[in-house]
Amino acid sequence: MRVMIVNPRFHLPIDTRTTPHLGLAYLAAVSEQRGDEVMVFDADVEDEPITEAVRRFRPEIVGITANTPQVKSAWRTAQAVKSIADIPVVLGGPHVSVLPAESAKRPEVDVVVRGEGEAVWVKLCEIIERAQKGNPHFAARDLLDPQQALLDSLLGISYYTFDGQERHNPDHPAIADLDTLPFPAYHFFKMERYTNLQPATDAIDGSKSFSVMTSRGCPYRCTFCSQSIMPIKWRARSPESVLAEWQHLVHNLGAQEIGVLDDSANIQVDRLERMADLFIEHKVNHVPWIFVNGIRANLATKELLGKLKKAGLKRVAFGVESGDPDVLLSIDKKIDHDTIRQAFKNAKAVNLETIGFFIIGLPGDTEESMDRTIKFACEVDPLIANFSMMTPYPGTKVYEIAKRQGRLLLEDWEDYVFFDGRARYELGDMTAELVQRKWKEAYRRFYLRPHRIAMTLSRKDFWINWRRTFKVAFNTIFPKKEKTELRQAVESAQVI
Ligand code: B12
Ligand code: SF4
Repeated sequence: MRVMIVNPRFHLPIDTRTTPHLGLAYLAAVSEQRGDEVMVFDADVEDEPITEAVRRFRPEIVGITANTPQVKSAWRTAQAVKSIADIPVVLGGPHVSVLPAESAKRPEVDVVVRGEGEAVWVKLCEIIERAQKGNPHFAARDLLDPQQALLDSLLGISYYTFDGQERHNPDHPAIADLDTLPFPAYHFFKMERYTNLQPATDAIDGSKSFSVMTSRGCPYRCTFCSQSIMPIKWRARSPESVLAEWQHLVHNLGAQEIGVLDDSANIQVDRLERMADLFIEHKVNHVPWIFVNGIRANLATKELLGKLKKAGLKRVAFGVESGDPDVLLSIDKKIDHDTIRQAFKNAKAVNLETIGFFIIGLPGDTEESMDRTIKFACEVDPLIANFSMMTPYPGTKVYEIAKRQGRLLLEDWEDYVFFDGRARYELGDMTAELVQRKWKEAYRRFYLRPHRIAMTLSRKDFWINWRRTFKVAFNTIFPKKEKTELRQAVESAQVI
């Protein structure tokens, strides 16, 4: 069967790198394993409109991914596909998992897959293949025919029958053994067209830097985080499976750097220790790697970090979020400042570079509490401090608080990005003006300290990337395009 897997185009308000989509690489891999003919259409790097690709490839199913800012582009892409033929169009990804009905009810969307996608995608393809065999005139409309009941027993999907009944089948169980998944199928991507293969590491642009997920899910439920996409149950791959993928990336694909994207990589300390041992034993520890997302500070002992460092770990990140004890308690992070302080000390003691993630404008934040966040950032002094403007994503507690008790300043899903220095909501005395001022102040106070300037200038990475760093910093603080102007440009873009 011919399957097409699509990343719809989305322009962020600042210049970002293009990078292959790991979730789609997994879907492509399971389709290939099923024996399908696969085409990945990543609108970020294509130079033809999707309509052309659909005419040429004649897919029998089209799967489109959508996070929140991308979802309107996903709908436009679905419309473009349907303008060619009545091909089954399936949406998946973080946004539609949280708000499935919104997309499922649209005429250009047939099915929404909620949560982890591989198993459901494979079963959906099997259903379509079977239906095609019994009906040479099969079209997407048959899927939604309540008489044929093709989708009745497929878990993890939402759809509207064509006579208008809303259906949300129960959730599909999470994949119990992640080792059964094939490795992400990068060979379906136009790898040479990406500006960076891994979004969050700072190696030289164009260097080969891949992403790996060694575990999925997160047992925590911080109030600001869209974790609702993945099952709450944390599951990990075996160290042997991770090693095998690592070797594949290093030896076959020439990886020069690896970013580990796990939400909570260090839940099981002995697993990471074994992984480290294997990397050393199999001599892949010369390739530097980075924890791109925060690891749990309470489990980041000096012993563990020291061992990981020997296994090639170059940089570790911690989600600090707030420097204010009451705000930190209120976001259910289940961590305290002393534990975070110790984690940074442990990392520095074994010579790891550090990243700290901080949020400006959490519910309950005041001028004073945001000051505490900035001071705490300066105190723990990571190599990279990332201050995010709180953006309330649907499905999170902060979204509910902002909607019920505050004032959302977002008009459109395409505004759900946090690169452009605009406050996304107001709550009580926390005005947009205050949050925007503190956000800029945070960057200024953190990075313009004399020892930081000296340190930045002494780093090789800085000189390699200085043009881009200045451009991103400038555009972040002074976004050049008004969002409406940007949106119009996106909507009229030829390649969707
Ligand atoms: C790496 C990453 C990035 C990278 C690369 C994104 C990419 N293109 O893959 C970068 C840094 C560019 C990035 C940017 C942003 N990101 Co991001 N990112 C992640 C992160 C950490 C890992 C993504 C990943 O690879 N996951 C692993 C794969 C296996 O999962 P997946 O991609 O979700 O795909 C699975 C399912 O969703 C589903 N699925 C997905 N698509 C489809 C399609 C079909 C047809 C089917 C059937 C199934 C399906 O099946 C897949 C396999 O199981 C996630 C957190 C997370 N744990 O997922 C956040 C996350 C996806 N990002 C998030 C956000 C908010 C953003 C930004 C909007 C932030 C911003 N700066 O403004 C931008 C948007 C950029 C853009 N152009 O779209 C949120 C999304 C929330 C939401 N409601 O949309 C997440 C969930 C983080 C969080 N916890 O809040 N991100
Ligand atoms: S912020 Fe981190 S620890 Fe908290 S829910 Fe999200 S992924 Fe889990």
